[in-house]
Amino acid sequence: MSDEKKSMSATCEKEKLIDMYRTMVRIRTFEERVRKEFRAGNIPGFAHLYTGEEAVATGACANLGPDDYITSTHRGHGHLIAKGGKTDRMMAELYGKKTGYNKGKGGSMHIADVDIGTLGANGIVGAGITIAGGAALSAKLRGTDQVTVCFFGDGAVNTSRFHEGVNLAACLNLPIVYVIENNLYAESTPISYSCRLNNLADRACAYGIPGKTVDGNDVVAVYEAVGEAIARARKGRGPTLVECKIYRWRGHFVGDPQDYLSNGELDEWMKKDPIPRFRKKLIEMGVLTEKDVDKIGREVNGEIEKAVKFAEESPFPDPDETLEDVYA
Ligand SMILES: Cc1ncc(C[n+]2csc(CCOP(=O)(O)OP(=O)(O)O)c2C)c(N)n1
Ligand SMILES: [Mg+2]
Repeated sequence: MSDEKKSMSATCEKEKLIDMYRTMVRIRTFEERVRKEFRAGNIPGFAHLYTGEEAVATGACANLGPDDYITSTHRGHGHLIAKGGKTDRMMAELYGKKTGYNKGKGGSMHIADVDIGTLGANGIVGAGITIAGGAALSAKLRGTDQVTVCFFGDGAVNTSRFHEGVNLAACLNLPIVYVIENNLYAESTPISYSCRLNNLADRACAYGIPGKTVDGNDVVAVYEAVGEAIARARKGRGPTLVECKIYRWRGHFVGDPQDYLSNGELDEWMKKDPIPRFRKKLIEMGVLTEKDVDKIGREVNGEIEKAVKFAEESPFPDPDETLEDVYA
């Protein structure tokens, strides 16, 4: 057995591996359907897709229980699905319908389900970093073992919130795992233009916390790195910075012409697709058969089809409800 496969069987139960595969397929199917419906004019606003980044949210959240927290970003659908969000209520929210997570008044960049510990998608780059600090401080003061996983992009590491938030969390020894989704771009600005480091996890040493860089297309590598950091946080040993190297296949938003990419760049990254890579391993390990894979694909397709129907058939919120739920 290869080292990678040995590591997979040592750290992951069979059910966990199958769950992770299903979650990745669910995110991909959801996102590609959102892309189709957005282009058809059925979804208003903006959509920043997580296609290509599925292994990061999946591997990280596979370590969490329902009581643990996550903070998300403007590219947040994958985070919510991986934390157990319902795809029908998500789709309804994207359609602006009353049955959506925010009663159709938040849309893609504000979806939250506090009941399952997702403290919200967020349109402000880096804003989740300080929200995560608050959630983790509250868990610490209440004496629980809850951990907060804080997702953000490479663009967020150059915001002041990163420095203030990570430094404070390090000083207060807060139970947080910072997960950088380094997809190489912030809008059209390459990370090589805005930062001199090859590995963003190297920033960790400035705060006296551990930092680790992993291949974000390898779901088990993400699961293990974040798992180790979570175990450390639960023991009261403070935050960790985990950088996942990844790529966003569909550009910054649906409709991005991606004319800033170099020739062949996208094709090279698409060859690293995390889903067939994981599927191949699970089949070789005997965890899944081709038949199981087909069944998962069919079930997930059926679920997303139902989610779209639910969204289409749900009513829009009444204009009289506009100011309801504005303050909690
Ligand atoms: C504070 C702030 N500055 C700028 C923007 C505009 N903006 C939206 S997304 C984005 C890029 C974010 O890049 P990154 O953090 O790498 O996330 P990615 O889109 O690559 O997932 C920018 C600059 C914003 N929303 N908030
Ligand atoms: Mg980015």
